[in-house]
Amino acid sequence: MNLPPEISRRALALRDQLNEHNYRYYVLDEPSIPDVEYDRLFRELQALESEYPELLTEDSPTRRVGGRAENSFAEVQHRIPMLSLDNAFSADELREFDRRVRERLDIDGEVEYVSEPKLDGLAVSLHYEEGVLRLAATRGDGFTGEDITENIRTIPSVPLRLRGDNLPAVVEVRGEVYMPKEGFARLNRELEARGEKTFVNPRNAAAGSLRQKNPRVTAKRPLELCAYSVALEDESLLPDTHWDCLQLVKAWGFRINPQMGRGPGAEACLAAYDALLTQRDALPYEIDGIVFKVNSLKLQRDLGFVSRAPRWAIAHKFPAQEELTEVLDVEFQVGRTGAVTPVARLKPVFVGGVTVSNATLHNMDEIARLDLHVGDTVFIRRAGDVIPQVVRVLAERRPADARAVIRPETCPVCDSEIVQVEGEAVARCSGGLYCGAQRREAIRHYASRKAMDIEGLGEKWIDILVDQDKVQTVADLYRLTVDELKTLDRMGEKSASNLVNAIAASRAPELWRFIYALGIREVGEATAKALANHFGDLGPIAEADEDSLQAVPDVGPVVADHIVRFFRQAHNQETIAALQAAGVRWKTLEVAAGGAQPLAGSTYVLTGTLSGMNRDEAKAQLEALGAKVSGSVSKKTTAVVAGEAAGSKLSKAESLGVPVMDETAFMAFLATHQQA
Ligand code: 5U1
Repeated sequence: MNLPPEISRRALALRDQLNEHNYRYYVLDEPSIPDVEYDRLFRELQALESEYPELLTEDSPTRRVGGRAENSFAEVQHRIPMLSLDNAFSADELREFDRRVRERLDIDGEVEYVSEPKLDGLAVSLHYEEGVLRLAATRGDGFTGEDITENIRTIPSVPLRLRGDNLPAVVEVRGEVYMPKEGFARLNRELEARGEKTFVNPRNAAAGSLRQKNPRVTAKRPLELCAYSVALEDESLLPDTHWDCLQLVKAWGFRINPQMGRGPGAEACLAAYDALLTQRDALPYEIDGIVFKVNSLKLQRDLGFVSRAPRWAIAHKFPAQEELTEVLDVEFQVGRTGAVTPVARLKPVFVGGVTVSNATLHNMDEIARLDLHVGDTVFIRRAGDVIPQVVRVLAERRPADARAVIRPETCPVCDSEIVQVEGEAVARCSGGLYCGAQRREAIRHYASRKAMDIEGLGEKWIDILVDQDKVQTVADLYRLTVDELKTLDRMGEKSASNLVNAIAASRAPELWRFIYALGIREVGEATAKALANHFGDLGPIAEADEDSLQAVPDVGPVVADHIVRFFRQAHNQETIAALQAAGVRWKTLEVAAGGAQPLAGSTYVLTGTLSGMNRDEAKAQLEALGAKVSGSVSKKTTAVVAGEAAGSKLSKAESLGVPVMDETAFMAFLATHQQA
């Protein structure tokens, strides 16, 4: 067949690209494309070479098993080459594999397969002599690997000595070294906190950790090993099936995959694939597919190998969790709490089983860390239910017209100032109740049980009222009429009247509820109570400066700053005035100089778990009323508050005759004193 020049050029380009990617992946541990793209390029070259065999060259990446070995570790020659696996990307390709197996074996019936999750890690070979680990090697190029014995020895799930009697004189066990999801996330957090480079995925982290020159570093990395094959000099000493081989390996002290299964024919394999795919996100480690192996070792031997893979095994790949795409723009979204988050608008890409066109960039620090520009090509990762992440920018593909990302000074929704508190990564719109993006959340919070407690005004009705523009700020709630509400779909006369009554009933709240209902950042229920007890009215709080606010228990510099900023905003003042105009009158409290301190001079001890608030909140509320909270019970203790599972402090109180309040009594006690 005539070889068109563009085909030769394409094959050459593919070979160059694949060699470069192999080098980055295997030698540098810095992949610049996701596996799926590598697979696509690889398959394209394979297809060209099979259509035009004259294209095949000795150095074609399709002819090698893996990448090159890095030369900084001692070389190890694999006595039995460490092959890779062929891939199936669809049910049809899997059925085709099974058909080839049966045809080659000349079997009419079904072949039994073992299925094992394909862990996303690094293949390693472990040599034991007289039961003792003597050598561990990476796969390298499949023929020559690297001696990583010292690093492997640091992995707790690798037996340094095999268990049991009758151990073979020499045995080689192979498996995958991987990093569980949780350990990976923790490691990246630690690296980020130290300002070091993070890893793009758990497999990369495992590879980087195994390549450490200093085994002490490897020892700190959360690596695990899962064994998946065994080889003996004398194969006749092995059991007859792969399944039994793995049971033997397990008896020697290795971890094998608990999700293994076995069954007849392609359809059993496909059922195992479906079942594992549904479990994928819940597994504690990442998998990129499922491996099927002919169970009988005799049949495996009959089938043999092709150049780079056994004929008796295949990896049925899951949808890729990493892809490449372009950043079309970066926009800033205002969340329900006012957080201003940069979001990358992406060229749509299919990843992790869905089409992704947006990815959160979290904050400006993250953009700086990634060095992300509009126009960049980026590595997107979507593992499980997690929102898609941009994990790396391919700076080498940055176009000349790429532009830097600049955060706006004002809120894109309400034009209020965007504020970033020093030391915090998140920037926030300061519009509060006034900002359209925060309106729904502001109303939901205002109406919630712990705030104004407006019964019947749930999220569903809030959405409808906001969508139909009937309510813009919380003050508008008090203008709603039965006639107006009746016009809403599925709102009858009775519900409308109940809702109007519930709203009206909220016109005389306790002061702390009203403060809490305003939704000032970081002013929770306990702080609202402390503020109410200290100041007695809203006016003094609105006028207080940071210093006087910090005189309130539970209020530190950050909270004081939020309170001052809140009351400084003209639109927040307007909303409060509108609420007063609508008839809202909070109950003021008599306060002594320095705040109402009805519990001054008393000492309380908290023990056990309270269901309604945590220990810090309970402490803050007692302190706000002037009480001291102590960690130990003595005769001088005024009372002990005993939650669930209270232990020795409760017994001590009982033995000393100190009064004890359970949670119900404590809540009633607080309510009484806070109203006092
Ligand atoms: N679970 C599993 N992963 N894995 C990877 N089994 C398995 N077997 C492999 C590889 C490369 O290779 C043998 C089938 C040769």
